[in-house]
Amino acid sequence: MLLLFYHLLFFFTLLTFPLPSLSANGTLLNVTCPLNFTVLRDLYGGAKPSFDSSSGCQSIRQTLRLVQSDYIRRTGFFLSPLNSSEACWDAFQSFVNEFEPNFNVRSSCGFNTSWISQGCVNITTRSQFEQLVPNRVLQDVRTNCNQSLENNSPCALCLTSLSSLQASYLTGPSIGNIFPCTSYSLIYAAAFVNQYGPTDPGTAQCLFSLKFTSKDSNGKKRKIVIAIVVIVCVLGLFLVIGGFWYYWRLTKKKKMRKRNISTTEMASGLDSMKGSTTLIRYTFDDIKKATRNFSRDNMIGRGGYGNVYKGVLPDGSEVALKRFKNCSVAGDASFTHEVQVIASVRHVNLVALRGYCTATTNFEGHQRIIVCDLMKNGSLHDHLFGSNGKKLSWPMRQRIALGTARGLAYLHYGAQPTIIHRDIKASNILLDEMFEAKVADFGLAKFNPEGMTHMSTRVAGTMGYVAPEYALYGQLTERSDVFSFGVVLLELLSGRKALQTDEEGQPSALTDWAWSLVRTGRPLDVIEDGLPEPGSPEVLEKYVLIAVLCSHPQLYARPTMDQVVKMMETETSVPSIPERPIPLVAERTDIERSVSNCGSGNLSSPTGYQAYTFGSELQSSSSKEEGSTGSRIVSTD
Ligand SMILES: *[C@@H]1O[C@H](CO)[C@@H](O)[C@H](O)[C@H]1NC(C)=O
Ligand SMILES: *[C@@H]1O[C@H](CO)[C@@H](O)[C@H](O)[C@H]1NC(C)=O
Ligand SMILES: *[C@@H]1O[C@H](CO)[C@@H](O)[C@H](O)[C@H]1NC(C)=O
Ligand SMILES: *[C@@H]1O[C@H](CO)[C@@H](O)[C@H](O)[C@H]1NC(C)=O
Ligand SMILES: *[C@@H]1O[C@H](CO)[C@@H](O)[C@H](O)[C@H]1NC(C)=O
Ligand SMILES: *[C@@H]1O[C@H](CO)[C@@H](O)[C@H](O)[C@H]1NC(C)=O
Ligand SMILES: CC(=O)N[C@H]1CO[C@H](CO)[C@@H](O)[C@@H]1O
Repeated sequence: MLLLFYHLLFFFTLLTFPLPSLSANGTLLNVTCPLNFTVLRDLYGGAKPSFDSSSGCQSIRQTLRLVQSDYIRRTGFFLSPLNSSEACWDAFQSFVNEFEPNFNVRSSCGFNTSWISQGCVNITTRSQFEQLVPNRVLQDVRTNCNQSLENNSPCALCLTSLSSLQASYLTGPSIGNIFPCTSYSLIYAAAFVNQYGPTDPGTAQCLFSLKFTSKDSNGKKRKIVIAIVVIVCVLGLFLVIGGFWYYWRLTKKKKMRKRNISTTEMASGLDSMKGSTTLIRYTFDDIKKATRNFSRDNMIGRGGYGNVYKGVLPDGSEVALKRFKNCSVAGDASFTHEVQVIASVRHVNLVALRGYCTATTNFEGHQRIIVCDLMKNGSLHDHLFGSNGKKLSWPMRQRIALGTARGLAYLHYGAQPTIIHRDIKASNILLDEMFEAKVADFGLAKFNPEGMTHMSTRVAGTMGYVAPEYALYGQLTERSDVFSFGVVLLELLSGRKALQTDEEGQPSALTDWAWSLVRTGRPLDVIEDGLPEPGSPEVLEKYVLIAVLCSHPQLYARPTMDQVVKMMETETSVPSIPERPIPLVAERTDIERSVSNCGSGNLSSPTGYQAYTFGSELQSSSSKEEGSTGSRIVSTD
């Protein structure tokens, strides 16, 4: 009877009050969740947040950070007390279930119960955060983030100052992946710097990548009507302006032909965006001046898309200019849009875009050029495989690996919108004067004139870096970037190129070579001979295992980039590496081994989570050991 009463009470509280949690022995504890999920309800209004897909767990994390930001604003504490974590999950779960009835947050996303109350180990209060970060840096954040963050440009400025704060001061250890130290800058900025607070839709979109639609459901219909009227008016206006513009262009073209003027800037409707971002649109004359008319001496690189030049702007700053070849006027609108988006993505480990130029010239055809910061120390490729003598030391390589991983993790999980790089390779990892790694060329793969086809025609160029599922089926996910990152990491560790040809002229992939060494228990043999200042063997081995895991041919086996960053930054161990499928050109022993595995049902598992564990029992696997090899294949999950 009493039990029934408790059950009724349980359901009643679930509907009306924050949920108290039950202690292990069944007595009611008066612990309520101090987080206020009502702020979300207000933000989302009638709209349905998407918590379902694979990106759902990321938006769950972002949502919790927003709620946490509201919490610290009220209390001064970053995290709710540990004893309330069960109650907080329950409250959040019931919020989520209003939109996704069958979605269990903790089990679907692999969150530990305590993680909602745990995060950055060394920071718990607002004042601790403010003591850790120098006032000068906080002041910079206040200048950039205390404004409406609704538009790309102020948002990019704010994120830039926050990311430099993250990289320098929030590098401590953290528990769980919901509130890592790096997220504290965003939580803090939303709570105490931005005057509109975390519940402002613009702030939420910029700092937490959460999109909210209008919440006023009564006014919705009226808004739709107004929107339609506005659209019709604008369309009409555009038609009129477009007509005039077309006419003007025609007459101008005629005049141009008569006078034989060498260049004209193409006026485009997107010019109006020029004022709203920090991105500069250069004229073709500026560019010619900066590169001394594309002088050969200024050329610093060439690729499938075109050439790269070094240049000096009128203000004296040195820049790199990438000139795309075979462009047409037709793609300019999407190019300009894409460039605007890329320019808004800023991070210490990403090459910053300064500006661009589109123009039509009489002699050289249509031009598209982007202008980036010049990286003094060239590319990782130059340093690993170039002829300029000195080998990079291990501490430098470690820093480059971590910087690259951070840059990519930011593209995948921090940038808004998410960007898949598609073309990560050693020549796209640039190094600034401090040898800090900067990922270049993100967001631009789609403008390569040859698109995907260049991989089949010029296999040696980038084939060694491309994930198999992307090369074979065009299946593009963040994990294809992880694969390419794994290959770059292997190059960094071994000093060997992604693709090599053996004595018989057969191409062999670095990933296969590294895997065969790791499989036979010799991971340290991957490391380049004579590596200056090598670290401890444990750390070197860890990096080798991370690289082999990242470059695993099956995408489910690869970690995400933020897991990679975590493994590199902390003591987190590398998970065991799942066995590979039979390679296309299999050795006899591989086939025999897999046949013996099929007998025990291992290789036919749909998920293929058969792990090869690495340990002391792992010695050389000679071809006569099929029996024992089979027993070393261990299921992890
Ligand atoms: C139940 O647990 C609480 C603390 O969690 C304790 O104070 C109480 O005495 C326990 N009650 C019983 C009946 O064991
Ligand atoms: C729990 O809280 C309710 C009201 O919030 C209060 O009436 C009740 O006395 C509390 N119980 C205990 C054991 O503290
Ligand atoms: C939670 O937030 C809503 C809206 O911001 C506010 O009306 C309400 O009072 C808050 N509740 C608590 C317990 O702070
Ligand atoms: C929960 O923890 C907080 C702080 O750690 C403490 O103040 C509070 O008394 C605890 N509540 C219960 C019911 O144990
Ligand atoms: C929490 O996660 C760790 C691994 O990160 C795991 O070892 C531990 O068992 C988990 N704890 C709970 C209570 O689930
Ligand atoms: C942000 O700007 C508002 C209005 O200009 C001002 O009142 C507030 O003090 C500023 N906040 C910070 C943290 O500088
Ligand atoms: C910089 C700093 O304060 N680091 C500390 C973070 O917390 C761990 C464990 O709580 C300490 O060992 C570090 O010294």
